[in-house]
Amino acid sequence: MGYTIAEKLIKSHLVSGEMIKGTEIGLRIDQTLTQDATGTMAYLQFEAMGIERVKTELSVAYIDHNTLQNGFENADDHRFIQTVAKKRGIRFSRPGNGICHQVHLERFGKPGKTLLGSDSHTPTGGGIGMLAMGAGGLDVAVAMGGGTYYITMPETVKVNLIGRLSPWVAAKDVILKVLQILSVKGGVGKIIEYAGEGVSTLSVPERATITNMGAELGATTSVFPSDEVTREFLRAQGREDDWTELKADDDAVYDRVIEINLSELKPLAAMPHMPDNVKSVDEIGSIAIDQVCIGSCTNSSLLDMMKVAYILKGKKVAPNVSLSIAPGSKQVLTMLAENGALADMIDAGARILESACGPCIGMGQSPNSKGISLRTFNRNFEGRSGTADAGIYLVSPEVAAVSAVKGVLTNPAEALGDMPEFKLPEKFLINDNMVELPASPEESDSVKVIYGPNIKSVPLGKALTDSVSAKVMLKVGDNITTDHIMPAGAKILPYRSNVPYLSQFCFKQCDGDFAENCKKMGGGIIVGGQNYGQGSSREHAALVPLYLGIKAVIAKSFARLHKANLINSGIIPLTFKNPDDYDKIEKFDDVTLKDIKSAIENDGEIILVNETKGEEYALDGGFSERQKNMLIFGGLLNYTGANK
Ligand code: MIC
Ligand code: SF4
Repeated sequence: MGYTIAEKLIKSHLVSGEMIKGTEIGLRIDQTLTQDATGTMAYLQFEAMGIERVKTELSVAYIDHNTLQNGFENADDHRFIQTVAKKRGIRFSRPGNGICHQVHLERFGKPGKTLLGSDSHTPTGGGIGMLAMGAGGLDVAVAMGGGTYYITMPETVKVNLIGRLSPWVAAKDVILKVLQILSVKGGVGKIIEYAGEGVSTLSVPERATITNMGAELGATTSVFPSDEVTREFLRAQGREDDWTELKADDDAVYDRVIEINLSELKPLAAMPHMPDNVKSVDEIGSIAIDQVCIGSCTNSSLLDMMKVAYILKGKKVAPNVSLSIAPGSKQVLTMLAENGALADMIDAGARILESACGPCIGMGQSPNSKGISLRTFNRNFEGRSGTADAGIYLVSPEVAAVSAVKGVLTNPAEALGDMPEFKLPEKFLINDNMVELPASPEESDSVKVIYGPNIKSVPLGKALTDSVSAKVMLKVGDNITTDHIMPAGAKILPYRSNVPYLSQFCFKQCDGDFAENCKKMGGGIIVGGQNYGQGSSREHAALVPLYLGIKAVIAKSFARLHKANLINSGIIPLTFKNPDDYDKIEKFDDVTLKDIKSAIENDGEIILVNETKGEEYALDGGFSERQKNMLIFGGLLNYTGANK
């Protein structure tokens, strides 16, 4: 039996376990990346491990999220990351150099390699044939130290692409279509692999848009073959030597096959407030809009920007619209400046932002009250834009640009007529002067790591007690995102290295009193619905509840990344055996996880006793030996400390 691409990548990096679906496997990690919003934690944890120098082939620390410096905090964090990077053998991508995933694709990604990033959109690297996965900062710190990364051996879904995209229909529409078919939880436990004759019609940046937003499916990752198109892209980046071919065997077996005819796709949009709430632009109709934001790690490549500039050239942004554009990297921005496209954007009235995440993570450009904003981003969760009652639509750059000019949601295929051929350059402009190299091992002793006053210590879990008695502090519904658990945005992100301060914002949108109640009552447990913890990799969504005394989360199901972060922190993630029991529990019920320690240790029955209602519910754990140890010792740091 032949192998899928995903299986080949796993096989060549397997260090523990067997490739049996649903069981835990350990992978060797070749490259890591961090960004600044999760990076401070990752490096604090790396420092706590006492490892002199990273052991990966390549590790890069990017600064792209917290670039608004309206106080000392972000600048201090950047300095901290810069000094750790210099000392520990990590390249440092300075603020201004661009969004981690865009820059990594351009300058560092290599087909056939594994990449672990402390950001959920790390699968962008799948566009160039990497096994690229998002993880919590602690897992990335372990991988930087040469440690194994563990996942559940995934199933593989093949997305067979046939035909070719029609003019003004984009890669974004492909992934929106996949989201419409599979939903935000359809990818959990799966790798999405793209195949078929349509693959060769898509450039690497287009493929990367698709794998990037595979994160919204909850997938472990997504991957494209590495073919002649990949080779051409690497050649244009002056890195042809990094190319290797990667394709599935003819007799590879997939768990599910989906077919998408690219020729039949129409411009689509994800409507508020979920990335899988997808309809065609025509179905939604020409609704009035207030804002358009173009950029983010999903859609900020040179190709995207050239299309936007073409649409804007000689036009004016409609008076009712504010248009912002953030090119994804210094390479993209410089090339736009040199070829005149930037002038076309500025002339049309676009507000040019620095090459960073910006509005995607709520760092500025929050829409007006009840504002309708079209964004080329990947997430439209309620409140993420910084305006609680805004409605965010996720669209392609083509839809975004033409709508900005028209002032209403517009189908570019109808409004624009013929499309010229947009081609990637034969040679990108290469200048890595904003990537600082680390000190040599001999020099690194003299590099001092600078900690600012905003950096507080990482909360640690406690060893598990025989039974856990607690109150239900919160009950939430399905698809709770990590943005609900630990919101981001310009006002909160500067405190990512200050968990005590952050804690006041935990679950703010779901229950304004949650943090206060936890502080008064000493914490407790959380009850959740399906797909609890979807979205980002931020381990703060586990560390902050840990700080507030949360001991377990009982849900109908969990998102992969968040579940791993909970276990790393020593918070027990459990699922209902009978999902109807979810309805029987209420906020502030007194509950006990009876003999939980021995149940976890011995794979025994896990029972939740609801003392208030006089009922018992059966729960599932399903932990690997490694996970059991982490839960018993109170988290990964305690466990590795105990085993030193
Ligand atoms: C996001 O898009 O939500 C982020 C900000 O990039 C996160 C990381 C974070 O929370 O810092 C992600 O996707 O992992
Ligand atoms: Fe940055 Fe947005 Fe991409 Fe997250 S999704 S890495 S915030 S651009």
